[in-house]
Amino acid sequence: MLLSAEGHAPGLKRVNAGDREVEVLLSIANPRLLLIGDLLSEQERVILLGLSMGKLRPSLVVGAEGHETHATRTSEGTHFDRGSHPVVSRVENRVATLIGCPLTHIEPLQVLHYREGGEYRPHFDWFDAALPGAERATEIGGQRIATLIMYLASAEDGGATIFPSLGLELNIRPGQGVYFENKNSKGEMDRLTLHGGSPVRSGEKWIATAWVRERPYVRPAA
Ligand SMILES: O=C(O)CCC(=O)C(=O)O
Repeated sequence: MLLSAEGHAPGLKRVNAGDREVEVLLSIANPRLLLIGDLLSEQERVILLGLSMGKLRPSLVVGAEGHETHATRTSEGTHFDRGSHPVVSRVENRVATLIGCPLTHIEPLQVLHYREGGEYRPHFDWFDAALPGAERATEIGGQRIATLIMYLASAEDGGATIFPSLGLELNIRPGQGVYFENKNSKGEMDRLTLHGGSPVRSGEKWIATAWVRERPYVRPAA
């Protein structure tokens, strides 16, 4: 994965992401976490926003009976099927190159839209085997091992991406993103990756999230 990849010297500020170089603005070793700049161009952001309009639905969380709405996640969202638009393809390939994983291990990009008051309370992206729904959620692709949250638009006030166990609050600008790995150096799912989106106080926030699986996330043909 990105931070552990050979050839990325400590302190390296610019990293090859295939069709463009991105900038490492901040890096933390434990958990592996990077704040990344120059990830998306303005034109790409506008196109991804345009593709999302009219497709948004209330966001869901994994529960005992499958996916359900919940007060802990008051956003709306949609996803893009892999390769469904040239810009979606371009961004997917960039993300795979940057992270150093096969394209098939990345779940379809998820777009989230938060209005005023919208938030996503702290949670883990990985599935806790002790909780209901985990077995079903990992049936295809296995565990979620990394996350890349890309900002399409930032709130005017509020809406930071927060990591409460790290005391970290990131006010991320459009086109930037935060990447983190969900397993610690012992290969265990890392509770330090607890994170969320703090309430938007004014304006709107849009993000596109790429979750990386251990294995290909591909549904078998029916
Ligand atoms: O809205 C945010 O900043 C966090 C989003 C998030 O936690 C996620 O997509 O898993």
